[in-house]
Amino acid sequence: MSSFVDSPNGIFPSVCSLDCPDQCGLLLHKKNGKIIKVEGDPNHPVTKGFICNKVRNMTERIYDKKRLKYPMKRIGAKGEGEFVRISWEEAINTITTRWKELLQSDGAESILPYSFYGNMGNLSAEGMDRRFFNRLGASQLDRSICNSAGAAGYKYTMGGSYGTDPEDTIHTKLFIFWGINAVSTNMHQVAIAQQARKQNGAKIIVIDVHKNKTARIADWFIPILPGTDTALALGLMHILFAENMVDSSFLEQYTVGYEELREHVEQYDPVTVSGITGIPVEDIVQLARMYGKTSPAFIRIGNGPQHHDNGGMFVRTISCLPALTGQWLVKGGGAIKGNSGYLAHNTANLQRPDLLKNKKTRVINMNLLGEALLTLDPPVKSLYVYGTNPAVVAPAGNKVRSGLKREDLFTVVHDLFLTETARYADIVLPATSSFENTDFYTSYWHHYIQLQQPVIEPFEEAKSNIEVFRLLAKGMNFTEAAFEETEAELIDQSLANPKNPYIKEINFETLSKHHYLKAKARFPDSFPTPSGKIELYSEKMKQDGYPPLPTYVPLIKDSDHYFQFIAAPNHNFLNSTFANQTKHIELEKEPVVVLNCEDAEKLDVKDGDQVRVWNERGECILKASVGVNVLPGVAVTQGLWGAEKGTKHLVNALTPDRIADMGGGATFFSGRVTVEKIILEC
Ligand SMILES: Nc1nc2c(c(=O)[nH]1)N[C@H]1C(S)=C(S)[C@@H](COP(=O)(O)OP(=O)(O)OC[C@H]3O[C@@H](n4cnc5c(=O)[nH]c(N)nc54)[C@H](O)[C@@H]3O)O[C@H]1N2
Ligand SMILES: Nc1nc2c(c(=O)[nH]1)N[C@H]1C(S)=C(S)[C@@H](COP(=O)(O)OP(=O)(O)OC[C@H]3O[C@@H](n4cnc5c(=O)[nH]c(N)nc54)[C@H](O)[C@@H]3O)O[C@H]1N2
Ligand code: SF4
Ligand SMILES: [Mo]
Repeated sequence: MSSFVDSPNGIFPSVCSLDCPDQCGLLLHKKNGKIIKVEGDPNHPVTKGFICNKVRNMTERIYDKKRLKYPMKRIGAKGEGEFVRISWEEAINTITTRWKELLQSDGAESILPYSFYGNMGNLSAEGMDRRFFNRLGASQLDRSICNSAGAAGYKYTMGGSYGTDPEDTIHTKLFIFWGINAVSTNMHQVAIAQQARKQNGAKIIVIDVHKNKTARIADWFIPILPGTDTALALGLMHILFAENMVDSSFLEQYTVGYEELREHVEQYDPVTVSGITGIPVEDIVQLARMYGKTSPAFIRIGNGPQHHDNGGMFVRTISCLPALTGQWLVKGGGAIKGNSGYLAHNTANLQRPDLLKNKKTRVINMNLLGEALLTLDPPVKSLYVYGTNPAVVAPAGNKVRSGLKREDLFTVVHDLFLTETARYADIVLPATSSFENTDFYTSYWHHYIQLQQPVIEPFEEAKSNIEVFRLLAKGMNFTEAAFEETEAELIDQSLANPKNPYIKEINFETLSKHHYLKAKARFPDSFPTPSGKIELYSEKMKQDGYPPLPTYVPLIKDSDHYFQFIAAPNHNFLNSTFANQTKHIELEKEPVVVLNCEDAEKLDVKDGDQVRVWNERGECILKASVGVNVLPGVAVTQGLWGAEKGTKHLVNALTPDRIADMGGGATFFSGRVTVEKIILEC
């Protein structure tokens, strides 16, 4: 069979590899061996041919002149970005020689892999790399920067990552987008909601600290003070019980602890909750009645509110709501936090933890990268970064960059671009784009597994993560067959998962034929919690040192700075990806900080003024956007801008590296800052 790569012209199936729940089906148009257009696959049952502007402009990125073409070694100071070309042979040899020395002098745990989901392909993001670092016995990375607090909280209530099938939400009559800027971050859920609004008069509610793009299309936007959502959810429960809007037979059959919960939420009366959340009493009551009386009612639980000190408890609490009303059994009712449980593949086959031979290697939380590089004893002596850009995306960014500057740290970065992180590397390796690789993709929102087969030749000398780890394994003289296996073999091993009957018929062959296949998933009758039921009361939480019932815990007030600072993603970048593409930068214009007019007036700041935003961790210079899009005391910025427009836009210079209440999660949004007008001297 000839491959897609061999045909210089045509239209080929593909899938979006970015860290986005929608995981769109794509069609790549090729002419003379080059991709000239990226469009949505109209036959994809969920994404239906619509894709975001970011990826419609993807050719800008994959053929960008700035793309890394060959391996390089550093000749300037760390961070300056001066490199010279070397061969792959020299690169692999330099890395493996240094690592062999470190194995002798400091042991394997002095080496730390640092990666995330810049490419969501399972083989690229957590395949051959895991095999390699297990075999090496390197320090392990706790990959907790994104959704881990929320995932842990959801698990306490529901047992695993199972929610509503988004395709069913076409029947939904009430959509609550809770702490999710879905117009930018889950556009097809919005498309379904808008269709449902047209078809059956569905209502869309947005609960957020910012009147973002999603709030602007809502029927009702409810502004809330940061980190107080748990109190709101408890207030809703109070009213649902008090006004008898709960589904007793569901509670009886499928949950544990509803009697305890009923008593417990008596304290969260609307007046108390209003005082905590900043939401008027009558709005809380109206919201509870709408939620209690509309069916199907669906909550899309966002990632935003779980990036707080109390983020795990937030998700644990919200995910109890559909159980109170019995909405889990209604087609189109329920909630989605994440749906990855339905598509769970065989991670042991893919990642081969057996290669670690039961060694108890230390685990380092990725949110503490700066701390780890600066203070850990025994120290990290080598860092291997791939699929992530920690100099921009990790919290407490100034600490991260100081750590990366350490002269005795041997850093390797594998990426498509000379990212801010790569500028600190000793060796830089060029990565292929996902369109150049074979991989399989499992959405964490819809129920489809998709295959990517290479559509174009590797760019210049770029190599995939899988190939680089094969080369590193050879360089380290690892002889296990695990490092020889082909992508097709890895995919078949991964999809052979007796624990997940939903994906039984999906394998490399069936995927090659159909490109995407839906798991035969359905909402579980029994839940993988200790009791087998939805746990409104959780004994496990008690054992783990948490309140067993959903409980509001205020944010940690880490300083007296006036503003609560929310540095969220933006529309045209994906984390820091695209923050170096001219087209995407032009669309975003420049980084702003959104302030309430009352606050701005007190600070004598006018719309459009440059302001200094600072705290003990660092400072940024941003443009003030003044209005009523945030409550007083809240400052919101959007986008993980790179250093293209100067380092004063690296917003993570300001974010805390405290760890959230659960799952080792990040607390990006729980920091405080002062905002000051910049007085220009003539
Ligand atoms: N365009 C675009 N799409 C993306 C990304 C991107 O950078 N750009 N990133 C991708 C990734 S990795 C992820 S994890 C997802 C994240 O996407 P989302 O799930 O949308 O999460 P965030 O964008 O982090 O935050 C969502 C909202 O939470 C709000 N928020 C912050 N604190 C609170 C709070 O205390 N209460 C409430 N109610 N709201 C709060 C913010 O104002 C923001 O509007 O998006 C993915 N998709
Ligand atoms: N202030 C603030 N900070 C945040 C967040 C926030 O909301 N606010 N969100 C956080 C969240 S939720 C997340 S998920 C993280 C995400 O942060 P990151 O995981 O760092 O995501 P990106 O910035 O998109 O960087 C991904 C990198 O992977 C590279 N890449 C893509 N494909 C491949 C490949 O196949 N191989 C290799 N080797 N490299 C590849 C890309 O070129 C890019 O440089 O950021 C976190 N940081
Ligand atoms: S980033 Fe999200 S919306 Fe855009 S093409 Fe990729 S999966 Fe679709
Ligand atoms: Mo994320």
